[in-house]
Amino acid sequence: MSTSTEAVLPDKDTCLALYRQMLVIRRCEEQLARSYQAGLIPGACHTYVGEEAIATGVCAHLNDDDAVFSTHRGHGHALAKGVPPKELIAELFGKATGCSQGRGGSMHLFSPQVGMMGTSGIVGPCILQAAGAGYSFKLLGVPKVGVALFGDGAVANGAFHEGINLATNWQLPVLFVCENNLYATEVAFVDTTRNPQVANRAEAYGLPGIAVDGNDVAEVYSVAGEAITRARQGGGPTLIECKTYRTRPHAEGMRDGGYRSTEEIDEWKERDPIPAFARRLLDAGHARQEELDAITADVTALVAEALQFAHDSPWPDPATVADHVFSQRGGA
Ligand SMILES: Cc1ncc(C[n+]2csc(CCOP(=O)(O)OP(=O)(O)O)c2C)c(N)n1
Ligand SMILES: [Mg+2]
Repeated sequence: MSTSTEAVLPDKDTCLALYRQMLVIRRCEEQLARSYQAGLIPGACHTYVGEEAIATGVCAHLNDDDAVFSTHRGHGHALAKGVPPKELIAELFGKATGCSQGRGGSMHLFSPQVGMMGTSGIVGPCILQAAGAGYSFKLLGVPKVGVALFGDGAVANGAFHEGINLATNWQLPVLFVCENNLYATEVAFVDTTRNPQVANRAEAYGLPGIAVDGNDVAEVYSVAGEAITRARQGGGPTLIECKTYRTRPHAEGMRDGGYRSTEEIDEWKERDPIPAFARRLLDAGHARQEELDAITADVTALVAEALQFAHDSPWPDPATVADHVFSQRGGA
């Protein structure tokens, strides 16, 4: 296992794009939390607030035909992979214009045209699905990658062992990204394992394992970029452990503390990836405050439009309730 040190900043345009993407995720999530509280979202809503740097840094290297497999906490993954905010918010509202036509909601966000192969309410299978995508890409001989984003809660799941072992043995083009936010629902990771590091498990399987600061988008971007390039070139999979924290409750409507201290939450809020990156950009002369303000204004308008779009969109037509249940092939 290796531990990454502070990464050099990418070029200015890339930095501003990373900053903007993180802000899009944050503003969408804050809006979804408000909408949940207003009773506009049926079903559970797990936000990604505090963890935006991970999906942003990883997905910046992916194309539409690379395949991302996600979790119950997947709004940020979907946005970073290219699902427009309006399709995300409309989906959570259950509207026909959502990315899954209003039939899936938060934990069934699919958009194959941008390679978003699904959020999921089941902890673990995304690891196997990404290995399967990698196997398919290898058989087809195409330089694409499968990516699994998963939490620390998936690490003791059998899927982690099976997927990583198989992908490593067959040297598949896969990226395994563990978002270690220290808790699975309200259970601390340290209470579920005698080895609270994830990256060092890689040694047992024979693939590179790297631990990074998951709240540092430049570091995630740098390490993910190298791993994805290696995968595309036939160099096999990589396990990246991103150390991070969710600063909102496990799901909207749940308690914030009780299982974790206010001090701990406050400490991690100090390490919020978005203002930290803004400070770094300003210090490095990669951005002027006016440029960051313009991005903020642009993102605020984008999310406001997305919300209005979701409000204005129609419900799915009840006559289509049985559509997509069975294959339409052959017209039978
Ligand atoms: C196979 C399976 N077991 C248990 C659950 C219940 N469950 C839903 S979310 C969750 C915690 C997941 O924690 P983690 O993987 O660390 O992701 P995080 O919520 O921290 O992002 C659990 C146990 C589930 N959905 N699927
Ligand atoms: Mg977790």
